[in-house]
Amino acid sequence: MVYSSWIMKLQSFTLILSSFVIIAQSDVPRPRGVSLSKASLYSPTKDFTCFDGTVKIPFSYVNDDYCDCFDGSDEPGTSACLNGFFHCTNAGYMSQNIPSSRVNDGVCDCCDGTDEYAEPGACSNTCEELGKEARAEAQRLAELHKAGSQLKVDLIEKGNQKRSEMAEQLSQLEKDKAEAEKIKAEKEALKNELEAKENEALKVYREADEQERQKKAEQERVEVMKESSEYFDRYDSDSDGMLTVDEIKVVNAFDKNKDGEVDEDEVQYFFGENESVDKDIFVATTWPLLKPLLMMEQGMFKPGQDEDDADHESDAEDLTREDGEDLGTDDENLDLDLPEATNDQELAQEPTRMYDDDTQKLVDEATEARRQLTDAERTVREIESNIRSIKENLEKDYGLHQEFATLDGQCFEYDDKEYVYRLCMFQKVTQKSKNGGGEVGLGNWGEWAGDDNKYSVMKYINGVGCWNGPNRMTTVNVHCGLETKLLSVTEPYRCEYKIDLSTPAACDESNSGQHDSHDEL
Ligand code: MAN
Repeated sequence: MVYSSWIMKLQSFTLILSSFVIIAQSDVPRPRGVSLSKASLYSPTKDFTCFDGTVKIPFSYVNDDYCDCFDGSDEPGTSACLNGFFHCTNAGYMSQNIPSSRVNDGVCDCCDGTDEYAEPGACSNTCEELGKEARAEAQRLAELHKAGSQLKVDLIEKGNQKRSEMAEQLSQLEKDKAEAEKIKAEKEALKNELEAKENEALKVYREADEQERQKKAEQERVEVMKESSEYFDRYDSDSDGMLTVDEIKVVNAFDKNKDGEVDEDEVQYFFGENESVDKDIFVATTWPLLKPLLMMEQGMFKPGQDEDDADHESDAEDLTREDGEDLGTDDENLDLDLPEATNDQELAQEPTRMYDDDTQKLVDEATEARRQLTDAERTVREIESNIRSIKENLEKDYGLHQEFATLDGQCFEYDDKEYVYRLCMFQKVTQKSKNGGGEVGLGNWGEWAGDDNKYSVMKYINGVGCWNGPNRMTTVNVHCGLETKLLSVTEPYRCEYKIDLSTPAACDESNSGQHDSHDEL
């Protein structure tokens, strides 16, 4: 009994010893895997409360290789919890939190080797060495930022100058616009005045034209009447003033599909439901259908010559559709659309109107006023377009001190094995194959998108669509460098490009060159 109680005490002492390790590098005692900042949460004289507050356990359960807390906070020094974290102090380099599942997994994760304590000596401590390298790199970066910042001063100065020039240009353009609009209004007023005079003078000519047109129409009507009436008389073989189905059946002209006989469909086409037609109906409805056929027969008719004929064609089409069969071959059907060539020729042949001298003078003056107004309108549009583009540039974010402003529009190229890439700052990114073909757009200027420092990442979006995929886009990582140039271009995912760009504009003298987490260097 005495013996077993002694054993129990020893076991419990061993447990406490394994869960509570004095971290050699610091004076604050804390369980294995716990950072200095969290040491106070693990007090050996109190029960331990899981970080998420859900469970309270005796302190002896901490690091007992059994996962009690849902958040894994009771096992920072063992791999018992899948979601816990092991803190390596890494004195001489930077401290690190690794997933506690990596504790004693045979792989040295921490440079001080503390994650592999089950096999002492398995990991050598490389923190000093790493720290030395990191300090040298930090020093190099600090010097680069310092030298780059000198160059940046110049970029800032030029950037501010560029912006104030743009602002001046804008105010000048606003003045130019007001002036141009005034001129435009004057030209418009002049044009209206001269056009009113021109209209007045042309009235006489228009009226004469109208009379001429009416006269011509009347003549044509009389001619049609005469001609159709003659044909009616010719077909009305018994001269009784009525044209009957029997009378037209013997007339070749009504044989629309030229099959040697006038069949029922053809009779219906010309006569509709009528058994016979008198002269008036013949002139008004039968003749317009018959005339094109007669003209074709006589070689006078080119399909599409007469606008009225278009109606006949639709009649013919209706007939075909209703009957469900074609009356003739394709060639025999009438194509009455007006061919464009004929139209153009007719227009070209139209003689230029001759006016008397006074009228011609007014027409010329009005024409000149119209031309001047068009010019004035163009000038206003051009000024407006310049204003828009300057405003767009003034609205662009060129960095905290305008350090990126002078780079706008500057283009930089990068050659890889297959392509030449070209970045035109704040404009677009393109790719050109060395095997020929045109430029492919990899994105147009979108926005700054860095996380900690907004001005460390540029996004160019909405490039040319990727085959079976999204539009191409490019991310530009902006680094401090003494020269503005492209360091590398890659395509980590299909149609998503990554450019590394160096420029003095991204240098920052206050940057020590150290990474944020190098807190224990
Ligand atoms: C071209 C290039 C490539 C891209 C493919 C996608 O070949 O733009 O960069 O990956 O198209 O089809």
